[in-house]
Amino acid sequence: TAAPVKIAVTGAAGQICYSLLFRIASGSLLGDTPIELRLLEITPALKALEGVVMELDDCAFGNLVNIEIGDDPRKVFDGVNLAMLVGAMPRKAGMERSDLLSANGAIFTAQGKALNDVAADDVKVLVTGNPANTNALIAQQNAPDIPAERFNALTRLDHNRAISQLAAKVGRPVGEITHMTIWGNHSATQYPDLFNAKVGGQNAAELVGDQEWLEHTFIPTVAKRGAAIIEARGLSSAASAANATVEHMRDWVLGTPEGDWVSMSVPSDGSYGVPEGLISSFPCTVKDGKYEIVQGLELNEFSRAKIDASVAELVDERNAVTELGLI
Ligand code: NAX
Repeated sequence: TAAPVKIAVTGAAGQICYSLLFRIASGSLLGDTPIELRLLEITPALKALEGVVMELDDCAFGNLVNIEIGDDPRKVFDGVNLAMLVGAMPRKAGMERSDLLSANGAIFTAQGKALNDVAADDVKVLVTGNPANTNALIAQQNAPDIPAERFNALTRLDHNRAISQLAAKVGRPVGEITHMTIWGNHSATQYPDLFNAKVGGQNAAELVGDQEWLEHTFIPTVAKRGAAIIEARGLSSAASAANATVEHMRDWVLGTPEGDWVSMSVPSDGSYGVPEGLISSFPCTVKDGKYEIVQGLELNEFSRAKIDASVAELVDERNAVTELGLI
């Protein structure tokens, strides 16, 4: 039998992972392929993580061959083929943006270096922990031996939220919505694009025919969905974030459906005027484990301005972490 695929997950005792680990282990990510989970936490959370491991054991998942846990990324990341970086420092009351960036900078410089030194040659790294795009950039810049394109950030949750909101608006099943795109940063400036999206093959913006709704209801609802969930649940989105993390990584490994694309935050090659190297969300297709940014989409003036604003925020974040010496 083949060696199991080694999957690293960080923040493993946290909320998202309480859903994510069970989805991975039950086969939502790689189907019947044997896997080994390698779970990273900070020292004070290791006891809670032991409890999560007990529950994983108690599921008796047939394809879960082994579980390793620890607080040292150089040990936990040893030989990993896939890395899902979920753990991050949450923003606390009174924290400035630069404090948040430095706190996360410390985490993602260390994890980038460890991946660089000990991960498998084929490692793919997906960052969910916020600020996801810039954390991915920090990890990437600290891992010079790993090809730059192997660092992605998660905008699939925003993508799925946009599909769901559009489906509800037009009264059609989510399965009829295709060609959705989130452009830019995973933040309030993100731009969910209905001008290139389709409903049953028909242009979504034309079908909706309501620029007022698109601008003042759809975009803010998608962009502020995280806050609405905190307001309702008292906790941030976890199961849906886990689902999106699985879907992004699954599509990256196994490919996107023929005739459609998904939103992935990937290092820009300069496409659509996004400065090269910024990790920004684009429409992507994947084949044989390699993604490509979909080329040649038309962007109207409205879309152009929205994308430029979100990309400007990513440039600011990159400048801030450069000044902090993190990249
Ligand atoms: P939790 O606070 O429940 O869990 C985070 C876990 O990470 C904690 O157990 C903590 O001990 C651990 N951790 C902290 N530093 C670590 C380190 N250096 N190494 C390993 N583990 C470490 O947060 P949760 O709700 O699970 O969210 C995790 C992250 O996802 C947050 O940054 C959150 O903002 C982000 N999100 C990103 C989303 C996206 O679409 N990109 C959506 C959901 C979520 O808000």
